[in-house]
Amino acid sequence: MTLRALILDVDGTLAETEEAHRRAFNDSFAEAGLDWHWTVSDYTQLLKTTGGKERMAAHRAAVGHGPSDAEIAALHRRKTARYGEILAQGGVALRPGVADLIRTARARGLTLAIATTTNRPNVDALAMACWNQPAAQVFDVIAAGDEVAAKKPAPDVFLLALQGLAIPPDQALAFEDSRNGLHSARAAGLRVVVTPSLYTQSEDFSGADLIVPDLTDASFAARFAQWLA
Ligand code: XBP
Ligand code: MG
Repeated sequence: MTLRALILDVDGTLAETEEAHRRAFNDSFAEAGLDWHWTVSDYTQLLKTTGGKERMAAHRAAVGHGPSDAEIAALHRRKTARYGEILAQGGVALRPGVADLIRTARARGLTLAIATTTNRPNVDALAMACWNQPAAQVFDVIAAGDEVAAKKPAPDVFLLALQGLAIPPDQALAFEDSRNGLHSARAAGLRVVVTPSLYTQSEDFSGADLIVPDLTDASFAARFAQWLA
């Protein structure tokens, strides 16, 4: 079926954002006087739980003590604000091939959507840092964070994006960097291109239509041309 839309994940797919997220979590823990500090190795495990609040609750369950749900919600609000500050300082760029893909998609008349676990202010923070525009000026449809009941690997966020695009899944192509994201997109009936990221490179991406190191890879260009034909 001819391609009419692209649906992109944000964290790890548009840009390598997870170190900025990790820093924002750790800064908000320190600021609140909480004795939590997530190392790269901790965070590699914790990322298997999608969503910042859910991730903090998973850590609380693992260590057996910690903030209440209401305190987690407050910590997460502070973490979101801190993440925005960190991105505004610069240093996070689009992954190779992403800017070109967005330009090509626009030139070919495709519509563009976001399907992400992170919350909307973070999508705007990244769009401002990378395109100097709010996300709604770069993407036609944005499905994000708590706008769905169940986060990835559940299909909800991709289904919400498809609903916004008003097309069936066989007319869209998803871009992901994680196993949870791949499963989410597949469960929504989408074809999926995976570009593994720093934190997900050792994950199992069985079921993907294409796995490439990044979107400048020649095999992506060839396959994308077929999908567009
Ligand atoms: C990314 C995430 C997010 C961010 C934090 O998953 O799991 O939780 O790490 O975002 P994906 P919030 O790339 O699969 O969407 O703190 O805003 O929840
Ligand atoms: Mg991701």
